[in-house]
Amino acid sequence: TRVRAVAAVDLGATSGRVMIGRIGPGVLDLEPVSRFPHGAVERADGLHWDFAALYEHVVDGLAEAVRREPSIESIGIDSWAVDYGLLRDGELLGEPFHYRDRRTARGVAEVHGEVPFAELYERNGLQFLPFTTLYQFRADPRLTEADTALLIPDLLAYLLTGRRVAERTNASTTGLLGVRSGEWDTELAVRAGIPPRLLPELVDAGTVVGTLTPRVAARIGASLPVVAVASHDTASAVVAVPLESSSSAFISCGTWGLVGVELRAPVLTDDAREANFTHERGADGRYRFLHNVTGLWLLSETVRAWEAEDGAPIALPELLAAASAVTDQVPVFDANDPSLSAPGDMPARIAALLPQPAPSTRAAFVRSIIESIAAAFAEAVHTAAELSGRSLDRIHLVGGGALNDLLCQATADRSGLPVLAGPVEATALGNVLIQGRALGATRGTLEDLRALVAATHPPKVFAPGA
Ligand code: LRH
Repeated sequence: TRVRAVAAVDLGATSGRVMIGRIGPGVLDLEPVSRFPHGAVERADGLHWDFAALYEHVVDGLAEAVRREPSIESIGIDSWAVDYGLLRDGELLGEPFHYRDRRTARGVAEVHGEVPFAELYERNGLQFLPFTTLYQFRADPRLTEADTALLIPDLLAYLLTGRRVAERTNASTTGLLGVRSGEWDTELAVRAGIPPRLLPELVDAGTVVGTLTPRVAARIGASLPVVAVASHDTASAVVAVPLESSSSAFISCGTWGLVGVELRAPVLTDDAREANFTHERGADGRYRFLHNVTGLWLLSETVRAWEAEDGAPIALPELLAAASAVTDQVPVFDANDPSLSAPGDMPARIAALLPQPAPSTRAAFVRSIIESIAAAFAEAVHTAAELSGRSLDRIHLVGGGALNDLLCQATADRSGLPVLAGPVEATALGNVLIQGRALGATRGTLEDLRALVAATHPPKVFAPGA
């Protein structure tokens, strides 16, 4: 076996990237090709994604990847979960809504009026999040016009290949996938007022979706297959967490901090429901038993507000260094307070949760944010241990948050467990691993894939109390 090259498209809530991945025996690496900011845009009917711009960035990035590495053999796409585009006769019906759009509150009330939350949990295994796709569908004025709904990675794959499928890991975040069966729960969809015709054929991660259409192939410069990876970004990230045993927890930390453990069977108990622990599908039928903690969103939105105030960019490394140097005790707030979920005005909304006077310097304010995120992480790790009956001895922290030493150390201190930080690009690596496996570049089980990550991406260790 030799080293093979693939292209990974990885779209987070604040930025997207295209990378070249190389994979083979003892080899797993990434070459960044393009990185582009994106985010919410306010339109007359609510908060959306600028999807046309996103699509252009993806195609341009892929073209550049192929220019740099003509031996690329396939393309894989992952993104944040839950959001979708609606199609009618193959055409996109407007811009996809952003999951932070306010209309979802109405969807929640209406769906719970038909199906109580406890029953939803029994069927779909998901924690309550106001933006789970089924609530969004219910409050989408275009739903009745549509014939197909595609989640963001599936929508991009459709635009690239003309083939419509629903990749299973991301499909599990819609709330319409049976937690045990892994199949669409059409009876639930009907009761929730969602036409089952919208739901496309399910495929597992590793399936070839199709080949680029001639038009797209001409733009990209090669006729390549698109492979369905574990297309929910968190699912891809957890593929690349070098979990060595059942005593390891993970935190996939970007905009969100997804905190939990991997299971082979669901834990659908009253306690798990009350603690708001979810069962999202992983690659190879695993479950991510986790809780969503608001992550670096609090920091990125705060910095965005300060930059607007200053009319100048802020250097994050310096800000974090100043926050690390703060020696006074800072107050901790509830990172998951619902008042913090919409974009805009973050410093004021955080200050409203803090004892007055709020920290007077930006450094202390940032320290308060980081300590609050770490406190919520530590609590979620302990809850995951209790609910799953496991004794945990380490936390793997992957994603952009792994670059944040202050956050990693605070998480170790507050949890009392060592934090093994990295890989930073776990999501893109997970994307590459599933494509590599589909190409036959690497052997088999998730454990084999994770052993390759462990061998190529040693973590940085943060001991508690160090
Ligand atoms: C992280 C993530 C998370 C979802 C949220 C919508 O990017 O996919 O797993 O809960 O975005």
